[in-house]
Amino acid sequence: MPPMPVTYEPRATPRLERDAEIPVVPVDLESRIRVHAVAERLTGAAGGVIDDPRWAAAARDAWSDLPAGVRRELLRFRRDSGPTGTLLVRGLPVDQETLPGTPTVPGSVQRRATVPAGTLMMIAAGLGDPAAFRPEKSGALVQDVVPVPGQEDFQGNAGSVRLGFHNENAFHPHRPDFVMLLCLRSDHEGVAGLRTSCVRQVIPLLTPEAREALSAPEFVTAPPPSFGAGSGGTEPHAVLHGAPDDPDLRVDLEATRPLTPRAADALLELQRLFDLTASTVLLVPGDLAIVDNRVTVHGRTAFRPRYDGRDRWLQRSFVLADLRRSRQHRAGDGLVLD
Ligand SMILES: O=C(O)CCC(=O)C(=O)O
Ligand SMILES: [Fe+2]
Repeated sequence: MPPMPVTYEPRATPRLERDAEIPVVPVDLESRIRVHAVAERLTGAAGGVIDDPRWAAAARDAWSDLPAGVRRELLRFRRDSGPTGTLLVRGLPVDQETLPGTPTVPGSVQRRATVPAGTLMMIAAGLGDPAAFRPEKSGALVQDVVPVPGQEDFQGNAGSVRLGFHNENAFHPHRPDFVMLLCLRSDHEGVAGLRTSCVRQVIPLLTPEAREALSAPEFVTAPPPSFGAGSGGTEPHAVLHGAPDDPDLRVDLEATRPLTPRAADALLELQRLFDLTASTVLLVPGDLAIVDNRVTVHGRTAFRPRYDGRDRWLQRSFVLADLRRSRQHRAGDGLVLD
């Protein structure tokens, strides 16, 4: 018999995490009623002024009154955000009957406590501490994510064209650890999808060359347009950093620029892999998406606003896992970074 030809096993295909589903924490009726009651009580605390530090303190205390099952899941996610770096809490109280019209003005924020805003702030206090950035949406702790007339093409949350993948405030040394997006109202056609892609799904698919380039300080990142002019960009930084076997991600496809040809190629590869591995969630009222901003980028598919008061409306808050680290940027130990 002739000798067997040597056959080479194709390299084992890395286990694709891309089929990994975003975990859902369902909030049942009993828990929803409880969350509602706690959040409603909170609306009367400290004059109901969200950005008053006394109100944030009341929200932090109220976290302990939330249903234990909900708190347990959130604390598990806080410890390990899993292969998608995203969690969907479904069924939070958002009363459609009393919900006002969707705001349409630029820079819209919530100043007065409501049940949804209270829910966001309690959960933010469980994941870490809520925080905001003064140049962005006037430093409000609860911000509206709504389409704004005339800003359709804006690469920020006032736009309605497709929004590219980004780590929130990637340029900032104290960018949020978690981004929380609570849906109050879906878009008319039910097509606006929150897209997320986690570095843990992307890493096994990257070529070694791209991985090496992304790990080198060959990128700079500008502030997003929501910060307005005047905020500076970064020093050269790496897109992948931290633990080689579970790196952190720092990139904004609209704002991160490569400094070398290999960095440019690697960014294109990364963009392709974000698209390949992305999960898309059509948020419905009462859905809270929590994105681990250290390992996961997010974006949004396009949709068509009508500016009729019934447009898509999310409320957004940021969380810092270790508030103390940003003390230098926070006058009077408040929750707003300058
Ligand atoms: O509209 C969305 O689903 C996400 C918008 C966004 O990136 C943000 O508000 O940070
Ligand atoms: Fe964002």
